[in-house]
Amino acid sequence: MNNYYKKYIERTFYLAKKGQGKVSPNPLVGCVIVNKEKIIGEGYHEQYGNDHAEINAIKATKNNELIKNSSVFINLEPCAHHGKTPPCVKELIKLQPKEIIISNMDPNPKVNGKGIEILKNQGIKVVCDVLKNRGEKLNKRFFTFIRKKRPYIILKWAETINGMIANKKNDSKWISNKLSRQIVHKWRSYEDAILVGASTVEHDNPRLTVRNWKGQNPIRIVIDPKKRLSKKNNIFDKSSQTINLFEMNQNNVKEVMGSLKKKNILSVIVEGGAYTLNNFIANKCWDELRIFQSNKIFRKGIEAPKIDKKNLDYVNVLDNKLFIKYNEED
Ligand code: AOF
Ligand code: ZN
Repeated sequence: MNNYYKKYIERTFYLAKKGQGKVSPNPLVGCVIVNKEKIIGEGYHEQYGNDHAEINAIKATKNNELIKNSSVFINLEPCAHHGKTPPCVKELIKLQPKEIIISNMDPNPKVNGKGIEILKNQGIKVVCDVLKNRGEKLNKRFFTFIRKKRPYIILKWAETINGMIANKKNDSKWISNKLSRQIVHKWRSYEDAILVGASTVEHDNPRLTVRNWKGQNPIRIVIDPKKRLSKKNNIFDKSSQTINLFEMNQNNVKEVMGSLKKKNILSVIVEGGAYTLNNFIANKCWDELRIFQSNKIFRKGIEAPKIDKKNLDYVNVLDNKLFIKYNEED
C-alpha cells in the first residue's frame, strides 16, 4: 500500500484519539487535508453533538481554494445523513478535493457505504481500506456496538501468581501495585460504564470513579438481583449515576448487555468479582481481557477466572505483568 496514504491515515488516527472519552456513542474520527505534501488543515471529532472531524479540518484550513488540489484523509467514511450535524459529504463535494482517502467504511446503517457512493458519483476519487485493521482497532468500541448490538466489554482483574483474585478474607485490594491501579483509573475514564457484582460492593465498598487520572466518571452498574445493598455504599453517592441491572443472571448476559445499547453505553469495563467475571466468560460475552498478575502468593482465597496465558503477550508494569487478550472467536 502507498506509503503516502499510510502516513497521513496514521495522522488521522493520532488526531481521532484525542476525542477518546468525549464523543461516545460516536466513533473516534480524525481528518487531515494535504496539499503538495503539506498539511494545510486538520481536525477531529472533539465532542459528542459537535462538528465532525471533516468540518473541523475544513474550518482549520486558511485557504479553502487549495482544497481543490488536495488529498483529504479521514479514518472513517464521511457521513451522508443528517444526525446532530449535517452530512459531511455535502461539504466535501462543495470543495471538490482531488481525492479522499479512508481507512474504514462507517458500519452505521445510516451511512454504510452511502457516503463513498455519493462521493464517487460526484466524480471524486475515493481510496478505501488504508490501514483498515488498525482503524478498526481504534474504533473497536464503535464497531462492536453497531455489529453486536451491545457495548464493547472489557473484563479486568488482578490476580496473584498462583491465580487468586482475593485472599481468604475476600480482600482483593492489595494484589496489584500503585501504578497498575493508576492505569485502571485511566481506563475507567475511557469507558462509558463500569460494572461490578453485589459482593464486590459488600466487600470492598468501591467508589468506581476516576480519581488518579483526569477524566470523566463512567456510569456505575451493579448486579444486585436481591437488591440487598445498602444505599450507604459509596457507589450510590452523588459522584456519578448508578444503575442496578438486577435482572442479570447466568442465562441472559448477552440480552441484558444488549439493553445497554438503548442507553447509548458504548463500552463497559467489568471490574469483578470472580462470580461476575466468570459469568461474562461462560456466556462468551466479552471482547477484551486485561489481567494484572503480581508476584504475590495467597495460599487460600478466591480463584480468578482461569485463562491460559502461555501464548499471551504481556507488558511489565513495575513488578506486575499486564496481559491483554482479545476475543477472536467471533
Ligand atoms: C463523520 N465524521 O467525525 C464522525 C462521524 O449525530 P451526528 O451528526 O454526530 O452523527 C453521528 C454518526 O456519524 C455516527 O454514528 C457515525 O456513523 C458518524 N460519525 N462521521 O463523517 C465524524 N464522528
Ligand atoms: Zn460527518
